[in-house]
Amino acid sequence: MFRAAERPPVLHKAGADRRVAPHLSDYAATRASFSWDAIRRELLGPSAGTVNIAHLAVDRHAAGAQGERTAFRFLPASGAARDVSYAELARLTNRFANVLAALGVMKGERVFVLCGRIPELYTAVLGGLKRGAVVSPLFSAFGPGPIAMRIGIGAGKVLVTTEALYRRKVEKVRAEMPTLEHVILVSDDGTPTAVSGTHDFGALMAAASDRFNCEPTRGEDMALLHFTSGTTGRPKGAVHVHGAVVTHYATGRYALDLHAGDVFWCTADPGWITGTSYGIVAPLLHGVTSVVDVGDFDAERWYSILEQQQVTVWYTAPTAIRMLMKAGPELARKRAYPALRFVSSVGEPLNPEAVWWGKDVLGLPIHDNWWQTETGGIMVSNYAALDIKPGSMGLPLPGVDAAIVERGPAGAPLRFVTEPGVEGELVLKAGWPSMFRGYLNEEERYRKCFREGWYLTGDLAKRDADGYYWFVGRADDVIKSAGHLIGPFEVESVLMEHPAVAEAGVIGKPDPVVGEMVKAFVSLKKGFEPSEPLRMELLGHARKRLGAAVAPKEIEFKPALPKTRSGKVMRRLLKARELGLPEGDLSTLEPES
Ligand code: 6R9
Repeated sequence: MFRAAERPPVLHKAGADRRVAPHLSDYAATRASFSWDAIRRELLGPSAGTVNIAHLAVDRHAAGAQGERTAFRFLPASGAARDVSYAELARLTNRFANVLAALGVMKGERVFVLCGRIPELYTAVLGGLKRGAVVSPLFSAFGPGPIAMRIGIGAGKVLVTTEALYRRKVEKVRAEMPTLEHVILVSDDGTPTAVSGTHDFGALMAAASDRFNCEPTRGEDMALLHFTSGTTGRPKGAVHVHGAVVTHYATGRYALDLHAGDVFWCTADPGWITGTSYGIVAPLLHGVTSVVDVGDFDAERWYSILEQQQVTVWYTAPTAIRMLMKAGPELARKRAYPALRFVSSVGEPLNPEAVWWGKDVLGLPIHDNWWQTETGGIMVSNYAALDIKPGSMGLPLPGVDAAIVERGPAGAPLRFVTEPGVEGELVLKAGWPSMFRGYLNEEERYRKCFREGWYLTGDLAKRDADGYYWFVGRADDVIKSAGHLIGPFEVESVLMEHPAVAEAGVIGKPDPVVGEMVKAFVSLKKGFEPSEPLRMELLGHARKRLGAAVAPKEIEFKPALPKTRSGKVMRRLLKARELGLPEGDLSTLEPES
């Protein structure tokens, strides 16, 4: 085993696992011959006019021999796994599409889903798409604040949730969501729910037919709404269309190397886009079996899932890998993973050490890839047959043009950086099928993401002489914690709701395991003094409103926060001071008292 300093800069794939020939073995040749139209034709056949994600993912496989293949294997906290075949998934999603139709849900209307990773979540998402509704899955660890905000922005008409989540997070804020006409509750214990103002999921499903003619949506019809956070303002609803499915199909093949017969495990929750694009859509398009674990991270359990479910392709995240590394190699080596063929990771920078850890402990290196809620699918990736440069995000997907630019002042043309190793903003040539089509109701914000036909990602990166991309950092103040994107503004707003708080500034504080940890700086109103009980009260307030996934883990009192002359809290300066880094350009700083 190498020690960090001795690791070579390139991990060669000479001895790579070739039990199954990788889909992409010659990058240059695949890139040269790649065409989105050809992929589209392959997936859609001659009937290219209508495109429905759920039809292509489920119904296409449901008839015939493939129908009996397991689409999802749900692993409950304890007890037996529940297998759902493609044919059964087709029937379940037909039933749910009929449920929505009976409730009067029309094409384009919004269906929100707030559930843990239970079978009903998958039924509701895919059934909603069949109906032609726009589906928005929300993370079940969100608190009432983020839930009501997103359903409000998205004009949710239907919410599918569980009785427990409804009681804890929705009931009290229901009045804040006037568009919400129907709440459908999944029972927590199998007995029908009977909560006033709601429907019982099981009863509606039992009364619905299992036959449904999938809505003949078109490629540009809106399918999914995924919320993402910016530096300022409310969360942004990234609009995705049915035609995005072409990217999911292509990336399932080239980036995740899915083959017929694979057992795939994407550990992301569908409340985040990875869990929808790759936890639901891409594996179904390829007709493979997906493992879904209802539980949260647990090192021992995860190794046992890899072994017992004979997972062949695993898609996870750097935070999880770092937690496995922390749990020690002995735990991993108690088991064997002879079925495992390809491991990849997304969401945050993957440390080179983690790439090598995979090779040492699992026998396979971890393949980093990069994308965003806005890109809808994987855009830059390390491929099964290609050498890895640990620390690099890899090469652009065939069919995707990437570049590094300097934006320059507003209105000035982009300057394309051609020299290798020079830092700039990562941009993508607009037009790949899963590109977001808007931020819901925020045209100006959307327009600002594009210049000269390029999508500006807001990430800083560099490209080396071989064309590999290296992540440098984000150009904004958005926080990535355990792979989840968190907007500092949303956290600050909730802290400011508290009567003691005058100002709040929220930063991501580097953390060896979760990447960044949410830390808040708070100054108090006159008449309030910093104290430990008040600090605990603020932590509790934030956690109750925001939920565990978003709430700050640390709060520090300050007599005043550094602000710009226009009155904006300077998060960058708070962060620089926290980390003892140079304070940078302070020309806009309001003189501090
Ligand atoms: C899929 C997803 C997007 C942001 C992105 C970047 C960070 C994602 C990364 C990565 C370094 C990688 N990010 N993958 N940073 N290396 N391989 O995560 O979407 O939640 O919208 O986050 O995550 O900063 O801009 P999303």
